[in-house]
Amino acid sequence: MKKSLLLSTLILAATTGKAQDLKLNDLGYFERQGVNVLVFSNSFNGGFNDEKNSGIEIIQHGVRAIQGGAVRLNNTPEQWDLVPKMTDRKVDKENGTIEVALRYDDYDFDSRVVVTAKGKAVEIAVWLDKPVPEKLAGEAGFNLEFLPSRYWLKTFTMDGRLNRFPRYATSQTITRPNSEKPRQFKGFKTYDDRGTDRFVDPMPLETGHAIVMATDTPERMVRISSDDAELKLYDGRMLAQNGWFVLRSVLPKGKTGKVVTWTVEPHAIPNWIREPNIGFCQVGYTPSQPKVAVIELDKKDTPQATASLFRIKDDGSIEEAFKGDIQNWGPYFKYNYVKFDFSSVKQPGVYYIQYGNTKTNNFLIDEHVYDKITDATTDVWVPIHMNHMYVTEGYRTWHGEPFKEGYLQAPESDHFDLHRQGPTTDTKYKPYELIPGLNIGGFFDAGDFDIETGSNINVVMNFVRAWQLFKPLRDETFVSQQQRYVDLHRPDGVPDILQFIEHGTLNLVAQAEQIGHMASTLSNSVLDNYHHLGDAASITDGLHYDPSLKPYEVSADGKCSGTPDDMWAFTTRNAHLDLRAATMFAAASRALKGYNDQLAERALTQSKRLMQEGTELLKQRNKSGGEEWDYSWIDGFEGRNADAKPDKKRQKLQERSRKNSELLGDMATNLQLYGATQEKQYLNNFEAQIWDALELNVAMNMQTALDAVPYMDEAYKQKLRPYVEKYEQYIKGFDQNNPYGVPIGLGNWAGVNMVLNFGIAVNYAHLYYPDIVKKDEIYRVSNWLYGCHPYHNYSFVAAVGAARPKQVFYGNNRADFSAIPGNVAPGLLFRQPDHFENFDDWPFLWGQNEGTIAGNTQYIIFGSAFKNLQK
Ligand SMILES: [Ca+2]
Ligand SMILES: [Ca+2]
Ligand SMILES: [Ca+2]
Repeated sequence: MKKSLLLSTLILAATTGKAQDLKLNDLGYFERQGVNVLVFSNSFNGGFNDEKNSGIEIIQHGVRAIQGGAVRLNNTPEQWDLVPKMTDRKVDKENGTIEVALRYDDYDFDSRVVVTAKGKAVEIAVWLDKPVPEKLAGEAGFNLEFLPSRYWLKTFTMDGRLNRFPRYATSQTITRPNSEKPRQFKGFKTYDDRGTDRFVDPMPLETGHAIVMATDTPERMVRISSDDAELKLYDGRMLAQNGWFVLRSVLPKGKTGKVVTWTVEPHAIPNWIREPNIGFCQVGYTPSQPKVAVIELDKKDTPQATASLFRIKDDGSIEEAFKGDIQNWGPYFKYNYVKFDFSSVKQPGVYYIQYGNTKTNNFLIDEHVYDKITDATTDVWVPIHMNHMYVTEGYRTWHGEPFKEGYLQAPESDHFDLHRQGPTTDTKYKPYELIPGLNIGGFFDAGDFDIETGSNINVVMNFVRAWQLFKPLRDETFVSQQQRYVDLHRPDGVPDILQFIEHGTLNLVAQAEQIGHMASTLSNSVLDNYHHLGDAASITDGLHYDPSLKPYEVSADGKCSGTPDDMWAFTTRNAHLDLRAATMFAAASRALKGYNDQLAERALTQSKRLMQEGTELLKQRNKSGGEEWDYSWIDGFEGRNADAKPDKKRQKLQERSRKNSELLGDMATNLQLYGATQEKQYLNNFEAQIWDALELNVAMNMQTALDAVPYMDEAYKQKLRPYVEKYEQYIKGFDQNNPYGVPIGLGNWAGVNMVLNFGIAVNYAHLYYPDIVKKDEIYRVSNWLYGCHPYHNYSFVAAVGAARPKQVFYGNNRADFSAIPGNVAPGLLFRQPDHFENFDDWPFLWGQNEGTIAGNTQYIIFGSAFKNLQK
């Protein structure tokens, strides 16, 4: 298609008109070329409070390096410090203002923030109708936060005094009585004051009335001044490694009206146009596969007519291997997209893409480029996340053996990681009593060190599935349960995947045996060790907590301490979780047979018991209205038909599906149980439900339908055909939805799971129905994962992606600005109303950088299936 001419005309038309002053645009934010000022397009959600994603945000030259503008109660607010609730937001286009009303319920404290465009700057004003409450006087202030990795080592001036942002936090602090500290989230405390009853408060780096930041870096330069308030600059990293630089003005005591006024002028490079982001597969391409780069362009950029592929030859010389036309795709959120198809190049070699003046790093075209895509995950990431083990690699110890003192029965409590312990324990244990035998097996939950039971069930299921489908015999890990010792890259004669299944099962079986049912989580009891960054073995002191000792005191025999750091088991019974565990135990039992028969037997015993008890419990609770069935598979997201009106036929189908599900149990569970036990009744239960489910939602239920193919006859396969045809339409539909052709999540977690699920389903649809779903479709997800996506073109899989994988992740080594190889980032985080981002210089935003244990084991399935199809 020759679209480039038409496209250039369109783009040129858009560039006319003056772009000098900040204007409030149709999306409800202030804009000038190179600068966006967002005012509570994203509000604080109060969940984990550390997203650094909210309030007044400034996207300067494409990077959201300033955010958090709001009335806050601390010099450098930490995660779990209170955040304001936005109670109102008014966008006044005529007068060019956005006004938000903010409220702290805990202190009955209301304020308003009014942002007004004034030429190239915005005025930010804080208004009070009532004075700051006594308790918060001197504490409440207007704050704005600056991304350390974009400002450190840059120069700044305050009232003309020269300075430089520090690379590492080394400024001064004082301590103050705890009584002066504003309350933290739900009354938790982020810090261990070591019995001093005092908290740490950072001192400002600089104080004055006018600051110019990043005077040496036009992309980041910003000028802020205030006539009516003092500006204080702080380093939030003094309290927490995920803190940002904070500029703040304390609100005056006893005053109402306009109490603080700032003028904020983010510098814009004249006529700035964002450099094109050439999305391509960093791992490379096989000779025969389609090869299409997606190029993300500034909306003011004029697309090139052509792009070229260059080959780096064996002698180091370079030749143009291909030159082709650029094809228009069109706008998607804030940018414009074009594509460059170089599929015709099939000669193995080293290549790079040149588009205009932009060159990519090099990549390979070769038959073997995908051979190693899962190795880092299976050999490095997974074993490092084995809990209750000493894990070592070469000269390096990743962590010692954690939680030697075991787990206590949780008392009734709310929890900072979204768990609850109800008023009863649902066990034979009293609150704070040691539940024996739980400190064994299991996997860390991604960026923290707890055992999320639901995730661990997924992990075991994913490993069992990978084992059944691919029988990977890879042995790169030494695992000794007896020594509680793991050594990476030391084969021990046992396939690693069996050892991982065993390790996950050991913890989950212990839960079922010791507690009687599944714990919702085994997690930290105090917030001040939940955010631990370091060796997992040093989270707790390894000594049993004895409340009769004084805090920090150790008993004479050296076995107990008065430090309340022991982990808790949250044991409120959840029948759904028990049923999921029952399925997993059945599957694990089958996989472990012949390797660890004793554990296989224990798993099967628990499977049968929990299946029976869980079903019975659910029936009882359902009658009493206490516990709901999960119907998401019927009612959930259905791609582009989500808004379709429910018709009569559909309602009938939904009703029948619900009844069947209650009568026969979840269909996917039935299928898994058939796989595990080979008992025909489960297959019948599955078949009684799958067709209605596909009628209702083909996208969500296709994977389950495909999973059944190996167990079913030809008639089933034929009956499934028209649904696979419908699914093929669904796959193709993504080509119209966005330029990358995959489902792109818009939530506050970037949602790689959705992309991986899609990838696995497409793989299997192709495997069983190659005439309907073509092989070319399976590269959508690999392209996305390995670099063909918005914002930048780095591979989302740590250490995978030949030349440029992402470098920082929200792993448990995030304080070192590092990654654990094989981690898969959630990826592109969407910020309202039109911004995607993935920081690769700042690991601490979990929504974009935290790989999870369930997601990474799902990646092993995707990667294995994908590799298989290359053969
Ligand atoms: Ca967790
Ligand atoms: Ca092994
Ligand atoms: Ca302890």
